[in-house]
Formats: sequence, C-alpha cells, structure tokens
Amino acid sequence: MIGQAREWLAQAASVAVLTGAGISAESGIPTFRGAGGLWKNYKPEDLATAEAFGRDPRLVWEWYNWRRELIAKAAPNPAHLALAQLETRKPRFTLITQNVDGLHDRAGSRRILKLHGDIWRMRCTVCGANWPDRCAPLPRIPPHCHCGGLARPGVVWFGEPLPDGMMNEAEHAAASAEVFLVIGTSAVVYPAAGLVPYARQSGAKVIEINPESTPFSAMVGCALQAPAGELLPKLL
Ligand code: BV8
Ligand code: ZN
Repeated sequence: MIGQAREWLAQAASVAVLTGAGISAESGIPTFRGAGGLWKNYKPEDLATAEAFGRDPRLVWEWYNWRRELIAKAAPNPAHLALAQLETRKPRFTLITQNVDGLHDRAGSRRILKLHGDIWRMRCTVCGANWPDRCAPLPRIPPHCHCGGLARPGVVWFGEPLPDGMMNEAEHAAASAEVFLVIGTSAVVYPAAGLVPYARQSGAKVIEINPESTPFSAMVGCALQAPAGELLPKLL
C-alpha cells in the first residue's frame, strides 16, 4: 500500500491535496469531531453559526479566543512540513484546506485555498472591513472594528457560502490532479467533502491518510490508516 502510494506520488506532475483538522492534531490542536474536540461541552455545529453569533457574540468569541491562544502556542508538524516540501517538487500543486489555523502557511506552503476562511482574520459586521489580527489572547471580547461595529471571525460558518470562486478553483485543481491526497478529514462537511468523489470521477488516483475510516475510504485507491505526521514524510 504505502509503496504504491509513494510510486503514484513520485510519478505525478500535478497533485492536489485536501486537508482537515486531523492534519493539525499532532500539533496539539483538537479536532472537531474527535475526542477532546469539544469545548466546554459545546458542539462546533452549535457555535460555528451566524445564529449563535447573533445570539451570543461573547460566547462565540470566547471559543475563538481559546482556539487562537491554542494555535498561537502550536507549531506546524511533520505533515504540514511534508506538504510544503512536496509543493516545491511538483510543477502543478494546490493545497485545499478546511482548516482555519494557518499552520500550512507557517509550514511554508504557498498555494493554499482556504475554503473555510482564516481564524487570524476579522471582518466587521457593520462596515464590512476585513483585516488580519494575531492578538492571542484578545485584549477585548468581543472585538470591535475602528468604525465601532462588532467584529466577527474571518471564517465560514455553517449555512454560509464559501468565499467567491473558491470552490471553482478547488474543483479545477481536483479535476486536473493526477494524484489527490485527502488528509485528516472526516469528510462530512460539504461542499469541501464533495471534492473527493469529484477528483476520483475526474480520473485522479486518490490516497487517503487517516487513522480512522471515513465515508470515502472504500472508494479511494489507497487508504493509509496512520497519523499524517508519521506517514506523510515516508511518502516523499
Ligand atoms: C454551505 C470553519 C450553502 C469555522 C467550518 C445536510 C447534509 C449535507 C450537508 C448539509 C446538511 N445540512 C447542512 C449542510 C451544509 C453544511 C454541512 O456540510 N454540514 C455538515 C455538518 C452535514 N455545510 C455548510 O454549511 C457550508 N456552507 O453549504 O453553504 C450556501 C450556499 C449559498 C448561500 C448560502 C449558503 C459551510 C461549511 C463550513 C463550516 N465551517 N469551520 C471554524 O473552523 O471555526 S466546518 C469545520 O468542519 C471545520 O472547518 C473542519 O475543518 C470541518 C470538517 O471537519 P474536519 O476537518 O474533517 O475535522 P473532523 O474533526 O471532523 O475530522 C478530523 C479527522 O482527522 C478525523 O477523520 C480523524 O480520524 C482524523 N485524524 C485525527 N488525528 C489524525 C487524523 N488524521 C491524520 N492524522 C492524524 N494525526
Ligand atoms: Zn467597521
């Protein structure tokens, strides 16, 4: 299995990758649906919504502040670094991530499609201004814009559309990939998860890296059940 995956990857000129929270697990960031992923017994689906934010912006910001502090103390792990390395070797390479933690950027990845936004950006709910903010912890909860309006995290919540054009770019990358790596995602959130069958239907060889099986494990060409931080460096 791993030999087959290594060979496919070595021979591919165009590679696309879809990552989820699992790739940051070995950096100490809890996943959404795994054990320890919960925060004060709240489910992400209950907090990562515009309704929850409208009802209680302070609570939602306490969750994001907690995650920002955790992420600020974390470092990219060998899986993030291996993907940054792989990008330098491939003529065509696109990293599509569901993660908002920014660890791929810190690992040196360049061409990143952030489907669900970026926890280190803020957006004003009044004037629409959008800016980077790396304060951890936040000096004031909830944070506000210069215009005085309430700021929200620069992420995509459930029920919200992905950033304009982002899925088109991701689909294009998935359709033209000879090898499509799916790493650390439970593949339950759409439209991101739809990229996996889409890549396969477009003829890509799909390699999944996840200690557990997912709804797509049976359909991928190669399902490697191991932690990404251990396995990915062995694939290069
Ligand atoms: C939209 C950002 C439409 C915020 C997130 C019913 C059926 C189907 C779909 C829907 C439905 N009802 C609603 C929907 C749509 C909904 C959806 O898919 N819901 C799901 C829950 C059913 N999707 C949406 O709402 C999307 N928007 O559809 O808009 C629209 C269009 C036009 C106009 C208006 C509206 C928006 C979805 C984005 C939501 N935002 N996050 C934030 O992060 O705070 S989603 C959230 O889940 C994170 O982004 C996360 O990345 C994502 C997916 O989770 P995973 O990354 O997979 O993480 P998870 O914990 O689940 O799994 C971790 C995996 O890692 C596990 O498999 C584990 O085994 C593995 N692992 C663990 N350790 C390791 C490891 N792997 C490797 N190595 C390890 N060491
Ligand atoms: Zn403003």
